[in-house]
Formats: sequence, C-alpha cells, structure tokens
Amino acid sequence: MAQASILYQAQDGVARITLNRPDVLNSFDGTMSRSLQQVLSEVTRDETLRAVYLTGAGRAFCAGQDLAEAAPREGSGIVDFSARVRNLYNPLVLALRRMPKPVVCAVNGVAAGAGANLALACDIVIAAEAAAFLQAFVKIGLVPDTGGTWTLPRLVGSAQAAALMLLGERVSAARALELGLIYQVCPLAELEATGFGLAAQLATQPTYALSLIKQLLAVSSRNSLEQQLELEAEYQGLAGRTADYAEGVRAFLEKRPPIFHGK
Ligand code: T3D
Repeated sequence: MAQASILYQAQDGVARITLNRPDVLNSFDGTMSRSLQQVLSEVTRDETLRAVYLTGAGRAFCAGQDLAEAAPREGSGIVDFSARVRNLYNPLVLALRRMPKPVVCAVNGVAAGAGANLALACDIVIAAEAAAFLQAFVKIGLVPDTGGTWTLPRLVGSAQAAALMLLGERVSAARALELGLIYQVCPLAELEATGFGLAAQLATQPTYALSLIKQLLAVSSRNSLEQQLELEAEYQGLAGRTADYAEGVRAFLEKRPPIFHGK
C-alpha cells in the first residue's frame, strides 16, 4: 500500500502535520498538495485544535515541486503552470495565512522553492542548525511562487529579498536567523521538542485573540497608521468581550496562571 504523503494526528490540542515523501525530500506532487489542503481545511474547522505544528519527514523539510511530475514531456504540449500554481500552491498559502490559530513550522532540513515559501507562510518558523533555505526557482528558469514575492520583502526588506530570489543561493539557518527570515535555530535533536513545545504552549493561549493578532499583522503593511489604529480598536472590542479576557484578568488579580479555553 502506498505510504500517505501527509501524516496528521491531533495531540495536546495541536494538529501535528508531517510532509512525508522523504525519498524525494518531501517534494510536492499533486496528491501531497491536495492531501495537505484537505488536512488544513479540517484543522481550520476543528475547534478542539488550537495550534498547528508542521514539519518534514527524513532529512529535508521540502524540496518544492516534484520536478519529475512537472518536467516538460516531449510531444505532450505545454504544462499549464499557472493552473498548477493556482490549484496546488496558492490554496496552501491562503489556508496557512487564514488559519484562525497559530502555525509553528519546524524546518528540519533543506527547504527549497515552494518548500521554502510554504515554511515562510507559517507564523513562527524555527529551523535545525543544518537546515537551509533556497529560492531555487530561478535555478530552473521559474519565478518564485507560493507567496515568496509577498512574504520575503515583508520579512527581510526589498534589498535582501531581491538578492535571495534573483540569486537563488543556499541560505543557512544561521544566516536566515540573522536576516530575520525565521524566529529561532536549534540543534536537530532539540527541534521537535522545541517546535512542538511552542505549538503546545500556544494551544493553551487565548486562541481567538491569537487569530485577531494574525489578522492585524496580515494587513498592517497595507494600512495607514490611522486605519491600523482603528482596526486595533475594533479588534480590542472583540477580544475584550471574550471569556478568555475575563479569565485572564481574573487570574491576574487572583495571582494564578490563567486557564484559557480559546473563546
Ligand atoms: O510545477 C509547478 O507547479 C510549478 C511550481 C513550482 C514550484 C517549485 O517549487 S519550483 C522549485 C522546485 N525545486 C527545486 O528546484 C529544488 C530541486 N532540488 C534541489 O535543488 C536539491 O535536491 C536540494 C538543494 C533541495 C537538496 O540537495 P541534496 O544534495 O541535499 O539532495 P539531492 O541529492 O539533490 O536529492 C536527494 C533526492 O531527492 C534525489 O533523488 P535520488 O537521486 O536519491 O533518487 C533527488 O532527485 C530528489 N529530489 C530533490 N529535490 C527534488 C527531488 N525529486 C523531485 N523533485 C524535487 N524537487
């Protein structure tokens, strides 16, 4: 029986998702993309899951598109890459960015092409010391997709983003941290405990407020200060009506840790 290309289990309020095509460095074929879309859609709807942990099986995180699947074939016409990107990659980025709960990505090894940009679409990205990030697209004559041209300039500024995408060079985890591309680097042996630990901790936090923070961050760079201040006021109104806020303040006054239920 074929091995599932996406492994998924619920644990401690966290959706643990693993890209699982290790023989081809977890590169994406259509089946893996559609399975991940399906899982992300289930996780979005499941209120018992309050954080997501995403990683890769084996020595890589994800080498982007499976190039054997997307290779031009003699005599079989032009591959419609626009349709492939719209159907296989764009929905993944939107699902991660719109996920109403935090997504922690643990980059266990190389993350190339769509694999790099999938990682960078997550909310908190940590990486193993030997991991690396490559905007590999240009090396095969393609342009960055999976949100890279949107995400990278916002993370590292346009000068660094241009160099990363035009040169397609390998960026070490240490350099990625220095650039502000990722949050933390740790030894591979500690990656899972660190990454899953972060996700499990986030799963005990005020989930609705976390989702509002994600939304505020998502629009801040296109809003004026006035618009952003107004949105903060509006969302504070929403957060201030939650049971989690009531619990947070009560716990503070009673000098005990809060118990948030995500509502
Ligand atoms: O089609 C569309 O929808 C368009 C969208 C495109 C989105 C994209 O992601 S385009 C970018 C695609 N990805 C790449 O160009 C990266 C290709 N891979 C590499 O450059 C290197 O493999 C890495 C730098 C990622 C890792 O290098 P290394 O030396 O650690 O490993 P390796 O020996 O190159 O690869 C190990 C195996 O994985 C090897 O198979 P083998 O020889 O052991 O049987 C290799 O062929 C396979 N592999 C690695 N990447 C891919 C892959 N097989 C298929 N597709 C891959 N992307």
